Amino acid sequence: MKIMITGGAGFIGSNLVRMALGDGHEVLNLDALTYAGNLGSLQDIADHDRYRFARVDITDADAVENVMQSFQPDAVMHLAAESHVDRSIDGPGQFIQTNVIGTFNLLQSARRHHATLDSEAAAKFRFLHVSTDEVYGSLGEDGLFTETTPYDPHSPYSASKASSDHLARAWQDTYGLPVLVTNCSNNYGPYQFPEKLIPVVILKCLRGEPIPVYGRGENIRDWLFVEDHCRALLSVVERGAPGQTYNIGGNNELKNIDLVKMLCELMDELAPESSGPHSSASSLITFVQDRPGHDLRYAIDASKIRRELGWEPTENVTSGFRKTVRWYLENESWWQEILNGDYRLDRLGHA
Ligand code: NAD
Ligand code: TDX
Repeated sequence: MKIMITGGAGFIGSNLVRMALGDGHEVLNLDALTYAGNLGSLQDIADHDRYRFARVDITDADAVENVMQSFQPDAVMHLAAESHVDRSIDGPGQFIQTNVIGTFNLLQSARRHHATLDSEAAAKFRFLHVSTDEVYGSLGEDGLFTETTPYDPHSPYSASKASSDHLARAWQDTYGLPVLVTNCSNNYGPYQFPEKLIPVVILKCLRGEPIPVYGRGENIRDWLFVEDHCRALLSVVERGAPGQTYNIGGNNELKNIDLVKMLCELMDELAPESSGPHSSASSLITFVQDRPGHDLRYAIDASKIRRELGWEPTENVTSGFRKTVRWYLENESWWQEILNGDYRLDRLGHA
């Protein structure tokens, strides 16, 4: 397949580009390279003969249209987004621009492109909109999010994602664009930008700095290894039924404070020199002011995608956290370039 992946220079996108190429697909990565985009995450495949990169901002409708027309994709996998909840609280405007207007531009371009295809190609075309479990709001102590859980977003980020999910479904219902929507739980793994909880903890440990835990660390998230998510996304684009939604989750619920302690133990084992011979990394844990509107608990019922597409996660947190910590230990230059800002220079040395 010829797949246009938006946001392919981000955390999930870069893992997805690599996996799609490995599966034999042709990939066009469309990405604006915001602070979260990093071509250094794709250095190993940059010269692959089935890979191309286009620096395009999805809020620019004409630029999106040009790439859509020149690439002529069989499928669009739309991941480009502003993705960090704390940033959405500090500055919601860009979240509306990228997540809502940008998704609208892509849907419009995909719709025009779809209309030019012959009937066989049009029937096979797919637009996969990648979204989050945060659109469902917060769970109490019991229950799981299913595909029919009503939307109840609380942060500017989740409200903007909810809005884009509704747009995507409306383009299926109104214009017959073959749209699929996935709602996934918290991802972790290689190439995650060090603003999200897991890389924050690992890098704070390595630098001997306080590990900020919001509130009392009682909030619960359901953690999924990023490559399991990418495998699910490729299954959905290849075999999912247009018009359907699939929830994707790791069945790995953890309280934040328990997660942080698990990571600290791993750091004590795998990088003991960072916290000194006699102290544990857990001594760095520092409770800080809570996030406003902080959702208590997310947990996914992923039985539909398991039943219909045969997808299941391969990693649990024990194996996945170990892989992730090892990756950050072995790829110091990747995160050092982010910490010192050099990752914003492109590979030709321009800012
Ligand atoms: P990320 O922040 O790491 O990457 C986002 C990418 O999108 C970056 O490469 C950035 O340059 C690009 N981008 C941002 N604005 C753009 C614009 N206007 N035009 C073009 N490109 C732009 O995000 P991520 O964690 O990889 O998440 C990818 C997608 O998956 C998002 O849609 C997010 O909502 C969704 N999601 C993420 C998680 C998670 O735990 N990370 C969970 C569920 C769903
Ligand atoms: O320093 C921190 N301390 C802390 O206690 C950070 C960065 C986070 N937290 C808490 C807040 C959350 O309860 O940890 C939990 C996870 O926080 P994030 O890593 O910011 O993720 P979250 O807000 O749950 O959202 C993530 O998962 C769903 C992604 O950022 C979203 O893009 C995705 O949709």
